Amino acid sequence: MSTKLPSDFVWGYATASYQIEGSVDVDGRLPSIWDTFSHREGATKDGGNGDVTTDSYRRWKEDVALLKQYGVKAYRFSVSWSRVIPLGGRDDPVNDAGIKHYRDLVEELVRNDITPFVTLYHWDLPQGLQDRYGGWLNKEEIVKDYVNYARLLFESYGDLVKNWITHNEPWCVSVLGHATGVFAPGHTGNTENWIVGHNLILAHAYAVKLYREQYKPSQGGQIGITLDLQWQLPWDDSPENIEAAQRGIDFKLGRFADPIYKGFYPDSVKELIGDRLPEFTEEELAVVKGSSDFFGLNTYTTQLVQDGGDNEIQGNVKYTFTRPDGTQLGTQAHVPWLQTYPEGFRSLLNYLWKTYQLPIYVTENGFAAKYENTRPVEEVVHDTDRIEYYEGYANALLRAVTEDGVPVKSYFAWSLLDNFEWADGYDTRFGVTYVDYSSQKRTPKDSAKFLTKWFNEHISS
Ligand code: PNW
Repeated sequence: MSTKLPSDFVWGYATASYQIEGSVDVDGRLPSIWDTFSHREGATKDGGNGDVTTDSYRRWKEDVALLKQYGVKAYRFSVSWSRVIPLGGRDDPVNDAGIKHYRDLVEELVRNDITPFVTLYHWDLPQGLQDRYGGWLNKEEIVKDYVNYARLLFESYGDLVKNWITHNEPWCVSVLGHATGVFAPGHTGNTENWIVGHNLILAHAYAVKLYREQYKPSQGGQIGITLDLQWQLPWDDSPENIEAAQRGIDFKLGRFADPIYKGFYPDSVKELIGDRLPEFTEEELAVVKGSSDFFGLNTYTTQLVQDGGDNEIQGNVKYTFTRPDGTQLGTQAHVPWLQTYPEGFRSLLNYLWKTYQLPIYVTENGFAAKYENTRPVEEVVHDTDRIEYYEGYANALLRAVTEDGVPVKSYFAWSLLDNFEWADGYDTRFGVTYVDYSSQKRTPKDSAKFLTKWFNEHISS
């Protein structure tokens, strides 16, 4: 067996519109829920918002040049719904300037032999839809408006874009947006989350149905969803903790993956959530089941799982990075939720292949090294902790493919640039490229060079 990744393996970087674009009131764009939310007092750690961020709405050519310099095969970005249909709805006007922007970007990528992977929804819902009918809470309206938005993108870019991702991490939209309230629109409680998750699945599924029926036959691309999961490792080998780890998977991933790939919600979720969990009609289920051409995965770390606690939203499990012997799982990142643990990545890839039997596209994976926000750029560019992370994760992926036979098709590192890290604002930097936010100067970190070299050496020619 080969010790390299196959020649058609795709690697590159991922970004998201609200995190990099800035120019929020330019060329007809109207606010998204993230504009509103990030401007709210106390919503982000440092008071930051996406008004300017890395200025990529204007500097996109420079960004493509950087991708070219790094030698990537693909680039994953998301479209800002508020640029192309500023008010968001199916009867609202389309904004030609917004359409042109992404058309220019896609053409520039293709000219440079960089394959575009386009995410339709990376969390920046038009504020107009939130105001008009409650956004993701309103099934009848949001599914139609999302499908209309999807149609516009397939029409506008489908001749050149062959890889579509409907949603990025619906768990974050549901739980962080509508239960813990740390993400836009900032709602709290334990009811909305289940409705929103359900409606996200339906919007995804009806957009996929549209693509398969009306665009795929002539355009020939593929479409799927990206879910997020940190590998769930039982804290010890007690039966309760082994069971808790599976419940952790069900509540984070299975609640989306099982309906989409198998046609039903996990039993553990149904049992605990009861009638707060909406049901699909027969007709809906026929559309939902099988509605993803591949398994899109974002993953960053591994969590040690213990049974217990009363956090229903995560299935009554508890999380820690401290092993029974008191040691830490891995190298601590700048953010508390992330430690380096490559073995977990390999386990996760094997689990997904065994469970869902579809090719896996890793659409995000990355690391935020400590204190990059305050240390001088000359130091930050030598990002040894990030290199250790990428080396471990890339090799874990390589082993999953070459030794375990898991069909992993892509690897997108998060992220091309330091950028607006949601509720963390600019306190956390995930980029392989340092961004000086006053001059907008981009400086490659050592990790960028590392990844270029690693993939050049490990993809068959
Ligand atoms: C992903 N967690 O979000 C997103 O897709 C990116 O937009 C984001 O910048 C990146 O990861 C880094 O955070 C996550 O709490 C949000 O475990 C939350 C978590 C993980 C990833």
